[in-house]
Amino acid sequence: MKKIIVTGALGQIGSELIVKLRDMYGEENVLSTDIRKDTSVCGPFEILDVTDGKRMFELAKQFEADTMIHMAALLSATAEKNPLFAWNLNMGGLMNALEVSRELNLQFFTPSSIGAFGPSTPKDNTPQDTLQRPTTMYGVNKVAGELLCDYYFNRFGVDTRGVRFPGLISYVTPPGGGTTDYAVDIYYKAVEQGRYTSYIAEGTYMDMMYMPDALQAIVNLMEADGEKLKHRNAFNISAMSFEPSQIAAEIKKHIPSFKMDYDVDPVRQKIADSWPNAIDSSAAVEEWGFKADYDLAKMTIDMLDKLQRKNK
Ligand code: AKB
Repeated sequence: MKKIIVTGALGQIGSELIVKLRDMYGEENVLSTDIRKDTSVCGPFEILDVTDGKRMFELAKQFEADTMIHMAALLSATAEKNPLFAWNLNMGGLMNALEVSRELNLQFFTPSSIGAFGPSTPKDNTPQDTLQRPTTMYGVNKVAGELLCDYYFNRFGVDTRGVRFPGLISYVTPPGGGTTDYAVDIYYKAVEQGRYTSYIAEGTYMDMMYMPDALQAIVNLMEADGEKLKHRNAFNISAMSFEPSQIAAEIKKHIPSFKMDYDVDPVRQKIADSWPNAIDSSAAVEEWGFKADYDLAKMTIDMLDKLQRKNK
């Protein structure tokens, strides 16, 4: 039976991931950790600041963990507001998590992102192995993180694995401080107010994925046969690519009175413009059978249904 420690467990991905992992492996086998406590969350929980490597080591050892899922990080827009803090948290936290995994021989997962690409990266059908010269602090952290994970596998034999996530969309926990967040906000506002003002300009394509597919991808990659993984870390994965007017049109099919206008935020627009339009997920498909069940139409039906129920 697996014993998994999760950092950043109260974040957008972590909060849903721990529920799935506990369903699969048993509540007592998943230790969730975060820098703050949320009393509504049940199951084993410990406060952990990921920049405190000693405490991370002690918690993982006490719990007799065999797997580390390291999710704690600042997202792209927040990292741009405070680059030094982002470097310390994103890189310091990752180094600690890798070191603990090396010392305790843990299987390791951490996500990279489409943010690891930059303006000189091919924009369409972005290959798995390509130019990576990101222009954001978040992107710099993600590229360095991808390389560090490869390094810990090649140098120390740590079983590191990871994906490059696109924007993730969910009705459970809102994201905080990302560039792709508009694609979540739009559903909330459509249900609550019937209108949305997009901070991302019309025509800006980005990769996206519905949360159930993202969680399944983590589980599938962690359970994949390591012998078959040529890339191990930073697999491109995407379920769909769209721009704001396309998601608005999809929402309009279900809420005909829905209206959207634009008030573009130059900081987040610049970040979005530096990212790919659509990435190529074929390495993940070939090496560990990645697949996504939700496209824009199917996701929209589910998001609106779940948010409308929540609002009743
Ligand atoms: C962000 O927008 O920062 C994240 C990401 C794509 O990594 N959602």
